[in-house]
Amino acid sequence: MSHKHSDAAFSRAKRLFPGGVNSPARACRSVGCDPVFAAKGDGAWVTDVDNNRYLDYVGAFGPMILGHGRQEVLDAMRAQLTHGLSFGMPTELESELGALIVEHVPGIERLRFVSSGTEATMSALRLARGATGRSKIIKLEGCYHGHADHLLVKAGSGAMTLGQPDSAGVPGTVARDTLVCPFNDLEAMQALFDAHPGEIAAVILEPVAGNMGVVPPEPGYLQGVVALCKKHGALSIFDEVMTGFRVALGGAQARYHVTPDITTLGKIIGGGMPIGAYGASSSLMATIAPEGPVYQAGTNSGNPVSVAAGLATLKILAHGGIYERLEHLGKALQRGLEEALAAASVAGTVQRVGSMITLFFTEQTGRRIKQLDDVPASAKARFGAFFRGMRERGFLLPPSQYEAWFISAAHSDDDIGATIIAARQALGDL
Ligand code: KE4
Repeated sequence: MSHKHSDAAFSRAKRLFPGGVNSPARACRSVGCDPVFAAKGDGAWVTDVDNNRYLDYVGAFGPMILGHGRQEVLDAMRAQLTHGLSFGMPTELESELGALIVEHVPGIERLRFVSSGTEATMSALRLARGATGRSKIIKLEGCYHGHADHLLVKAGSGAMTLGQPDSAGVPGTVARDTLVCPFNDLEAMQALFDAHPGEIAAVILEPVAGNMGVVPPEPGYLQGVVALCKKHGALSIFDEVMTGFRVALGGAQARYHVTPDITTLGKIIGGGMPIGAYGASSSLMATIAPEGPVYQAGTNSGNPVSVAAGLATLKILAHGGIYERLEHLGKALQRGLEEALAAASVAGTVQRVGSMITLFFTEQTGRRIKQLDDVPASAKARFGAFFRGMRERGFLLPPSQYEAWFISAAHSDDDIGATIIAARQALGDL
């Protein structure tokens, strides 16, 4: 494959943007190559500026559950464009999308739209702190909730100690209020509550982790988190920016039948356009301005074009049949990748929830990944080689071992079959 135009585009972009990208997740540094530049998406396919076509498992990191260029979504956006892009005034369209979210997401009675997942989680934490009058929060190692200061925090030296910044520019005074413990470990979370009685406002987690690769909750884990929060007067926040309308119409909370106090959403609810949302019970949302004392605002919140795209997307998802199809495709891909690992005698494991899937390079065959530390350091280089082998064969994976691959409703059985053949070849070349 020629990447001549992408390479030229990347050289230019590096003169304009840090790392040549507008988000580090696209930089491909952890997979040892330069990014290709997108020119066009259609269905399950993306074409780059060198006219190379790829079967797309990035899906914009989640939003494109229907595939690229879904006609109903474009039609809805086109109709809205003729009425206006943005008003700084409420529109009925926002209420239509809000009502659909309330209808399907168990934990949301009222909500507020924002413009990104980061804004959603940042606002949700401010809501929790405002509602409880407490400052500390618990986040989990390997879960990512956007780039707000208090969420760019890693575990302190001792598990019970206060968080430390995980990025330059995050003051220690901010990081100190973020406690960190491993995913799928209720004892560690209990210990943090015991060490900080009456101080913890909330626990925020991805109910199905997607940002360390796909790591499902162990049986009873989500129920345990919600129960610990209730016991200690803290609020549970399910960050469903990725899992919302992805792993089920009602998100992970519907799939696992566990309802959090607060839910954050993004990605799919915008159908590929910028959006975020956070929601909770009516009474809890009454804490938010202008009804209550917790301030949050945004010029583009509920933007009519984003909302039109999201509404068209959710209407299709609610119509029925999509999640069964995604489960069918996901199961076939998982089985094929597991067989490909075995055929190539490569130690690895494949983890999946619905249409979110990750192939992990482990050091023992079939070892399950329950938390971040279970991913061996050697996985990064092996995944990088696999990523490059797949891309050269026309299959685009998210450029990191620590990401979820996304299957869309536009993927076909033949696409899955072709992916498995390519994976066998790429694994054989490792
Ligand atoms: P955004 O601010 O990127 O819209 O959302 C942040 C966010 C919040 N919560 C979860 C569970 C998320 O997965 C994300 C963003 N996901 C990453 C990819 N895993 C976005 C990719 C990027 O940053 O470019």
